[in-house]
Amino acid sequence: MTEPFPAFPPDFLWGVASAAYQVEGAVDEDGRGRSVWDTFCAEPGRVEGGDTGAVAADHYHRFPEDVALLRDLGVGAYRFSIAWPRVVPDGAGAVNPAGLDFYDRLVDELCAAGIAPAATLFHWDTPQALEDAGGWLSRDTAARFAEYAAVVGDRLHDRVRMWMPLNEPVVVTMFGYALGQHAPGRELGFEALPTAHHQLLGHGLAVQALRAAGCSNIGIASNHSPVWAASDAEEDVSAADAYSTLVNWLFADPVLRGRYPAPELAALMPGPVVEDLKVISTPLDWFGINYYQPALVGAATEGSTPVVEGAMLPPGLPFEPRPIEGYPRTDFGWPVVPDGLRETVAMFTDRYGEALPPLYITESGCSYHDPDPVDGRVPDPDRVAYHDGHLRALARAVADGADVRGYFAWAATDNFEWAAGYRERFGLVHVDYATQTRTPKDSYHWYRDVIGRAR
Ligand code: PNW
Repeated sequence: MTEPFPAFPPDFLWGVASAAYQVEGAVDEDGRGRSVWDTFCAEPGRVEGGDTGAVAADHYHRFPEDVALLRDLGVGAYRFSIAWPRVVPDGAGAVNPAGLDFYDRLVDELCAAGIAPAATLFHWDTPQALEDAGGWLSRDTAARFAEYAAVVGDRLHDRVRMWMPLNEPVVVTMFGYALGQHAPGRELGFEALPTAHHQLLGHGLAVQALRAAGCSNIGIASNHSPVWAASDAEEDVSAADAYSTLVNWLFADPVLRGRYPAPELAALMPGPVVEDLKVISTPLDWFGINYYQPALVGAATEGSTPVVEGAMLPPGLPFEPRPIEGYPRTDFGWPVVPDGLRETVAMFTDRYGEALPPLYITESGCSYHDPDPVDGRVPDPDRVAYHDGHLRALARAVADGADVRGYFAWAATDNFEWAAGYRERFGLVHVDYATQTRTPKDSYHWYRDVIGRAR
């Protein structure tokens, strides 16, 4: 017999999430500038099936319908991202009023539906003009990002209820600049490390700019994974530690502790690092964790070519990720490990103690290749099981004393899954891309019941 679904604190925030380039489409409308993802998608062989975000789920035009679906779902908050190139088409200089107007309308629509707007400022769509000048390899980008944050904060501070300057800086550094399977497609290996520092600096400067513009309730959405050692052998344990330092603590320690997790890493960072860390650690109102899967890591073995998410790692690393066996997998191939969410929360409470602000789970979700709707129904039992399992694990974390304030399911609707294009479907709502018809999946109805019972 399964345990009854756990209770959550009465003010627990139930949400869903999305990101601009993954849902909006309308890439050439109303003065939007180009982003690195427009460029990347146009390069042959970069994205599965040659897919692009040019139309995506057409959210730019259909947001009233999407907000109505969210209202019926009963979510307390909707996490979306603002496209930097819509607001500042060249990444610096002139602001595009039509771009700001779009987010103004979206935010008003959400408020009218009784849904708290939760805005991400950078979900990977760097203006191409800034990329041409070095992108996140350049310190200037952090300053330009803060200017953009000030513009958005000025316009929306009175209605946006949660702010997060960055989404998953680790993915931008690792997949965008080190390994190359995300825009801008650079393969710099460890030379990509300055992009971590500059994003973090941009984060800190943006937090300050948002506060100066009257915004409150500011955090970050940072991707984290428990890292399991392949065995108890000392070389595997230290390999797992090294990996966790790179994917977890390199991004969280500067924000939460004002220092890098290892002096060797700090030494590789550009600029006045000690001064910058004071900005980077500007206190946050909350910290957001995106959780998808744990990592299993062992010491490097002779002659192997370690791979992460289809990308080859640079040679000479002291560790290698190994496949996780013994768990079900999503259709994207990711292992489903609900307790990894509890573990992730626990590793934050253990590491930071009193210094940890309240937590939100700003993303968790799974891709399954759902069947087409039949009679208005899309059965997706595996997605229901995923969120059910992860929420149960989260309830255990809360019972253990963690201060977790909310959960955002990734994603509201099916959308453009980056290098995997439209093949992968993460939504609670099915999108038929040929007709842009929305059909709530079984997981949507299940989530609505969970939210309804929690009230
Ligand atoms: C996140 N991993 O990226 C992003 O924030 C979303 O935009 C994206 O659609 C979603 O997760 C699903 O991929 C991730 O390798 C990319 O574990 C890679 C990983 C995790 C999250």
